[in-house]
Amino acid sequence: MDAYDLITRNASEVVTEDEVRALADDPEGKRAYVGYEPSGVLHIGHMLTANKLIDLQDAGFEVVVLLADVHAYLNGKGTFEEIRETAERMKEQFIAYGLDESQTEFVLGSEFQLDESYVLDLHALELETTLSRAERAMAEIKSGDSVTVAQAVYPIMQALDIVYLDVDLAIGGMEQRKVHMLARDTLPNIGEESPTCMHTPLIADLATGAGKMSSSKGVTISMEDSTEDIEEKVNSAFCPPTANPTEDGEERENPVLQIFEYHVFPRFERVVVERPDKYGGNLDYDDYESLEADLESGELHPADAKGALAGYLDELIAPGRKKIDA
Ligand code: IYR
Repeated sequence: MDAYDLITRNASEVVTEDEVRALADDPEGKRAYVGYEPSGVLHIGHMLTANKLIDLQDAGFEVVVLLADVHAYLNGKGTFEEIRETAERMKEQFIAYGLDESQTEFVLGSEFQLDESYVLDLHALELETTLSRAERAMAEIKSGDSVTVAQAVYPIMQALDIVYLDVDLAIGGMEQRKVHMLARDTLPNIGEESPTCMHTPLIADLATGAGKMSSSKGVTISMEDSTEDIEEKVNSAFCPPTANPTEDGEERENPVLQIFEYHVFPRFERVVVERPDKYGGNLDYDDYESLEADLESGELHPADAKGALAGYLDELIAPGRKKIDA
């Protein structure tokens, strides 16, 4: 796979393709980052952007993980003490998950976001941003029902992080796209470059395939799940024999296939679905598309696909789970 294909595989949106191509042509010394609010335990959403960071490391990028403690505080996720404790645990879980410690720079937001120059640039960017734009950028990120002043400052700081961390590429799930668009539009007004961004897909709710999987409601998979928890959640997941089912006129996704596509195939060279000989014996896949085609044709039964998925997810989560136990 060439560098551009590796960098952009499984991305939902690349802004812009030309800009990412230029980075892929000369990845030496290029920096990419994802920021995470330290709250709760590492879950499958964090793991999806982490997979992209691993792709970027493999393509030769330097990778920065921002543990956004100030952002978590502004979004009402707890006291600084609680948030920093969570940040420390998250860092260890990311490393257990597979982010090479020697190649990954972990930065706490408060290490630079309270500096005088940052705060003054923040105010300059506040002058360039309407309240309604900031509010719109937070639609899929804010916690709670109303938008606080703190949450309006949040996306402006996120834009400025791109400048202060000196990154060439900002990565986030699709829920971050409006913050990144705000950054692209407003940073040039304070004399900074418009950043290049890439967004990863959101996995649908495991139980229904509708909406997106979220740790605050519905069923998600986290590093705290036991092998049995994972089996139980995956076995009861929505998995019709098609990737884009429609039910009662409502668009749905097949979360079992999504997890194979975005979590399993990027991390395992081949995927074996074990079956007793009397049901046709094992199936062996080296790409996602052939597994999807077999599910669609009926060659692969959803129950067998789920059994294999639970096993691979357990393998991905096991090292981080050991960290939590320790
Ligand atoms: N908005 C992210 C957290 C975050 C991301 C970046 I990229 C930053 O520069 C700062 C914060 C979230 O929703 O978790």
